[in-house]
Amino acid sequence: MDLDAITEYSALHPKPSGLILQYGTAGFRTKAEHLDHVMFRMGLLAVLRSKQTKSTIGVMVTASHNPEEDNGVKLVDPLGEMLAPSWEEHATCLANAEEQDMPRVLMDISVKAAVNLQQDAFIVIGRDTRPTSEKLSQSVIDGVTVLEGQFHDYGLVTTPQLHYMVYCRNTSGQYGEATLEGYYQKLSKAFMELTKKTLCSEDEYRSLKVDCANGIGALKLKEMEHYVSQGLSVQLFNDGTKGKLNHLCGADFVKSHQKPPQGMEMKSNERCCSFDGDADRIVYHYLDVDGHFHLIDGDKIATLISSFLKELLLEIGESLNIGVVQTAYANGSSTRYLEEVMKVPVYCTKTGVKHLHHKAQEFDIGVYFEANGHGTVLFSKAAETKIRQLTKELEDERRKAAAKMLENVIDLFNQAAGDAISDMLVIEAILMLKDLSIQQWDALYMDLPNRQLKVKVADRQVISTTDAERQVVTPPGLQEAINDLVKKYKLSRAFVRPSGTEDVVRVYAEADSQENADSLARAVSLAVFQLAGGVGETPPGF
Ligand code: 16G
Ligand code: MG
Repeated sequence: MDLDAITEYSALHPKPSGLILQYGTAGFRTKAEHLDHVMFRMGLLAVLRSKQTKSTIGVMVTASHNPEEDNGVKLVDPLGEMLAPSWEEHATCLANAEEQDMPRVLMDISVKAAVNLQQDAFIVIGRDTRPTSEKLSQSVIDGVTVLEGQFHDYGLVTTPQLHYMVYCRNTSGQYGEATLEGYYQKLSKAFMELTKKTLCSEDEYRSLKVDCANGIGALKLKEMEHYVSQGLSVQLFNDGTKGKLNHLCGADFVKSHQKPPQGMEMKSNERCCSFDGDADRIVYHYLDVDGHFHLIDGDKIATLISSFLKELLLEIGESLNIGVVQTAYANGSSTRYLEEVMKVPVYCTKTGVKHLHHKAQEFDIGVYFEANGHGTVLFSKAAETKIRQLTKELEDERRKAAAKMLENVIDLFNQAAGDAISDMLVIEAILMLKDLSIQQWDALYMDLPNRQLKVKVADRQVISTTDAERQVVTPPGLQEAINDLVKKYKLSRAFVRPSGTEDVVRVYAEADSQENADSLARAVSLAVFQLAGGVGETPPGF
């Protein structure tokens, strides 16, 4: 390591002194103007990680659904997964080292992680459409270059596309070709094969309106459009030509406000969906004939997909196990429906894709979705091999066709990460194959009314939780207070947890009516405020 060169280049990306940031569930995320040094240093860190794993590592510059002024960065590990936890700690140390200490901290990491500095390094870089992303990704490249890493800059790509590139490169092309063309071809081929039998039927289901959050999803869907146009026509809204990124639109807005996005014409009963700013989240929605808005969130997406997969498995008669992974935010009705009607086992993990992903790997087929629309389906290597073998060997036509469909589903899901484009194509294929309208899908079960609130406290870390964030451990007395409040309502449930991305405590409540869910959420917020050191005004509504 040329420490003099590192010191010299680092001075061009100086750290504002005293600034402390944490590598959280979604990497580093804050105002873009505070991130230049972090980008440079993540370029350095990516090189060390690449040398240590002897693999290609990804660096994605994005702040997903955050406002346009923010930005962020996350590293992608060799098989397209999130960065390993011990390296999240290294990332935090490196980002927070004061200027003069930085080279030493970098050396310490390479010693601690037993990095062979002689090893070659290869980094792939991607960025979203934020005005600050191009310059920040250049700072990543500066970091990579000063440590003599090789790199390929993919420029504007969705977060899942960058995960895909990393996965392809580390599996010597077996998973697919590491180009955008390769990505579009792989997905569209699987989609067209899966839906080919339905192509001559009604075309009522073939057009879909997509709210692209004024983000990268719009550019990439435009590129992909003609690959799938025979099976699906997408009409893009909030494509970034006018509006601001994530402003009053996109999956996060639609889910948290339970309202249609602005900038999208919605006629009654038309199928619509919303991506988030980096296209790794998707939710569906529609207006009914009375003009009421209906949200179809990650829970209902998981239900649709897992019921489809379960039917295919029954058809081929193989005992591959299937499990659904959710978080505490999953609507109680969805969990009940999955367990009691569909009879699939359901598991709950902490919030954050990496936790769900990890749990889903325990099954032959692991379906995971957060209610907010992050999710995918993972097939174990053994399940994949078995299914591919069955498509070749089965003689019975029906069984063979079912196996073939499962094979298409494997190819359609981006196994490296939840991907709004993949998810959209799978959902569209299932709706076509099962001849389901969006209303019929929505009617699988009725969501319990729910409410989310935020409470500001002096130090949100005073709240610790257990049981996948469903129970509070500290501060003492808070869980008992929540239990007492929950008892006052029917079909009720509530939990609180410190946010991993904002300086607030999040409160979730559900109950038999919207009024009751609101009132429970407010009462729980007040308990948090009183027992966990609330600051500022008492939560509203009292
Ligand atoms: C991040 C997570 C998301 C989670 C959210 C929770 C990833 C890629 N993203 O955006 O899965 O739902 O954080 O935010 O893991 P919160 O901790 O502020 O509630
Ligand atoms: Mg996102």
